[in-house]
Amino acid sequence: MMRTLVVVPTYNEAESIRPIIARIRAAVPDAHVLIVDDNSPDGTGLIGDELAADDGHIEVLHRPAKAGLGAAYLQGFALAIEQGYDVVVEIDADGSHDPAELPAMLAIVRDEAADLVIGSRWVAGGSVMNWPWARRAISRAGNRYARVMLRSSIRDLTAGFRAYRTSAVRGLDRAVVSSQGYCFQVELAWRIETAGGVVREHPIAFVERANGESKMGAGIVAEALVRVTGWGVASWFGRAPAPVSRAAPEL
Ligand SMILES: Nc1nc2c(ncn2[C@@H]2O[C@H](COP(=O)(O)OP(=O)(O)OP(=O)(O)O)[C@@H](O)[C@H]2O)c(=O)[nH]1
Ligand SMILES: [Mg+2]
Repeated sequence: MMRTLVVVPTYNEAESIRPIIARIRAAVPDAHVLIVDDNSPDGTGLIGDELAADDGHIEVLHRPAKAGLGAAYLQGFALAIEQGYDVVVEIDADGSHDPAELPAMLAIVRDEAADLVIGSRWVAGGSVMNWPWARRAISRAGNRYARVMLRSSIRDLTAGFRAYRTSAVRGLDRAVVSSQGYCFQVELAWRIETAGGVVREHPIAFVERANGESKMGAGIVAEALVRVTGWGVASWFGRAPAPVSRAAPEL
């Protein structure tokens, strides 16, 4: 059996936290869940503490202030490595990602020796619900741009629903990973792909959040565009940032 830690980053998700945690626990009862809360003003962290008090499979990591999705995940990954988990999962708290897909995604990690399985909107069988035409077009165009610039074969580089073999994120920390927002997802997938890791995409139906507010704004989109362009151009001149070595020391 693969020991699995599901990391759920939260910032002001008071309405969503209980249902998503219940769905994760039901879908993968053997997995442990780590809520990484950045001191949400709406009390999400306290709700997390209540859930943790009633369930030995749930833990909460309280961070002092909002410091971005990437930083929250990196701290979750570090804990997963420290505690000897084999697999670490990324999932949004807002209900956009269906935990019922997790058994299938974990089976791909195990059976196909995948280092990264992406819950993908943009492969055959994948879809997006409740997105206007324009938002759909922007996501598709952004992914196509990143794929071409980075010469990647991944269709949904920005997806935030993923299962990683813990060994693939070893050595990835703030000293290595430079992106904050969305682009964090692009950077991780691309680093694993260029390091020769096995990346698979599993089709999912993405559902737009029903409650709470988005934390993704124009600044985060701009960060992704600028960075992807920079990495792409650098790699064309043979100056890609060094891919993560499997032997990288654990920091
Ligand atoms: N701990 C922590 N979690 C965050 C931070 N920013 C976003 N999140 C969480 O990361 C997940 C994804 O953020 P969302 O705001 O849903 O971003 P998105 O899915 O790209 O955009 P929408 O679904 O349109 O809102 C959610 O679970 C958020 O609560 C942060 O700074 N710290
Ligand atoms: Mg969301």
